[in-house]
Amino acid sequence: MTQVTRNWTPAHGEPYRPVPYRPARMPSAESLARAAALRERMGRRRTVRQFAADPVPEQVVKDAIACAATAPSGAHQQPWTFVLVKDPGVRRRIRAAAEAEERRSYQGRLGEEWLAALRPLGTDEVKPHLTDAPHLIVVFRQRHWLGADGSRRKHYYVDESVGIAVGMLLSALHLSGLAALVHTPSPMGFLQEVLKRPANEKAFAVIPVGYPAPECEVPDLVRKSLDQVLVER
Ligand code: IYR
Repeated sequence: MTQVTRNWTPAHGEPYRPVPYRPARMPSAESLARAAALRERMGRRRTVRQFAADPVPEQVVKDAIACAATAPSGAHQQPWTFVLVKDPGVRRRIRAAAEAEERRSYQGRLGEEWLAALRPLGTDEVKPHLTDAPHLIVVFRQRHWLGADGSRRKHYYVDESVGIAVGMLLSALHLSGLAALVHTPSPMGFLQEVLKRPANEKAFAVIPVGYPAPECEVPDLVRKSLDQVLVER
């Protein structure tokens, strides 16, 4: 199962050069068994806001990021950057800035309808996981490609592409035994500055990663059943 990795370079304007793709066909009995097992396992994923202090091997997180980076994207432009924040000082600054924004949000900026929607989740402006979870990933969306000489190329379907990649990241983390939280502090402009990202990048989500704390609690949520989300016609 060797995969050849080549370094990516922009392919804008290059001709179509197809190569054969002949993956081995999985027998349908195996597909059925795997799909059922995966459905059961994915159903156990929960968003976690209280993380254990126990360390998590960094390679697990890096492999999950590599999985996320296999996501399909508009024109295969892969418009994402994943920042694994390691510096505790930077994490403290992110937490302070995020909590300052969230305080304004929870103290009225969100409005009564939004606050009511959040009430069953039990969230508030205190975000200890930003400093205390063993890992912190900040995902950036690249609004356009930026060449070393400052030249630009438009990126297409950036939010859809990065959203798919984040979904794959969450799945990879969960299937590797880790818990995560998608946090979208708003506004997020400070992240570009604190993490020194170039002008073409905007923060998309902040994702603390680790094991649930021994005292971890989650809201008693009910997921829509398949027949509530699937329409067949
Ligand atoms: N960004 C805030 C508020 C928040 C918004 C939604 I929509 C959520 O699903 C959860 C929280 C926060 O992180 O607390």
